[in-house]
Amino acid sequence: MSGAVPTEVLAGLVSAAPDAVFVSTCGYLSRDLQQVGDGPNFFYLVGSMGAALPLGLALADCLPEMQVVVIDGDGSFLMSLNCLPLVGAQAPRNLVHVVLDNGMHESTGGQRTVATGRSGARIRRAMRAAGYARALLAPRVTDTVARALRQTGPTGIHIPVAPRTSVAPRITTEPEELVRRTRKLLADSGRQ
Ligand SMILES: Cc1ncc(C[n+]2csc(CCOP(=O)(O)OP(=O)(O)O)c2C)c(N)n1
Repeated sequence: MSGAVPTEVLAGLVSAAPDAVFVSTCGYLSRDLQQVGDGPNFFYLVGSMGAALPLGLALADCLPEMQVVVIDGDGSFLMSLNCLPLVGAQAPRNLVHVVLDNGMHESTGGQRTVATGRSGARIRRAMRAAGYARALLAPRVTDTVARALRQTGPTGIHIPVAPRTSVAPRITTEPEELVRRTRKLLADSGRQ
């Protein structure tokens, strides 16, 4: 599948919403995100495929003053389908769900996913059917995407990406530290 370079997409998202909380799925996407710029507002799901969206939804509820950006691959998106109706029902204004779609489970060897079909339209249709306020298709992080990150959500953004040409190093932050720093975000906002 042709498309954008994953690290360029992630860098674009982080620079468009530097103060947002980023929650990324397991595998290479979290590694790529760590390369782009680690910080206390980044939570990597090390190993927990399908858990980025439910965690992001909970954080969006607990941190209503902050923007929460969930980063999924298309395989991880498939594993989060059960959470989409809850996102639609709770309708968090501050949640953005980004799917970097390479048509495969690249982190585990490139097995093809059934998420998208040729056009990838099913991802956006599922988001809209679940009640997302909008679901955009974007070739890369454009001005439209940067604006969508600030609009009243929940917002879905589907970005076709190309296969990686290199693999980033593993996550260096221990899970306990990821939890500690996220708890601190909650405590600082008066939520824990
Ligand atoms: C429940 C569960 N099943 C399988 C795995 C193994 N696994 C880790 S990453 C991954 C692929 C993720 O694919 P995708 O979200 O499309 O991202 P990509 O690797 O293509 O960037 C798989 C299958 C896991 N960690 N957890």
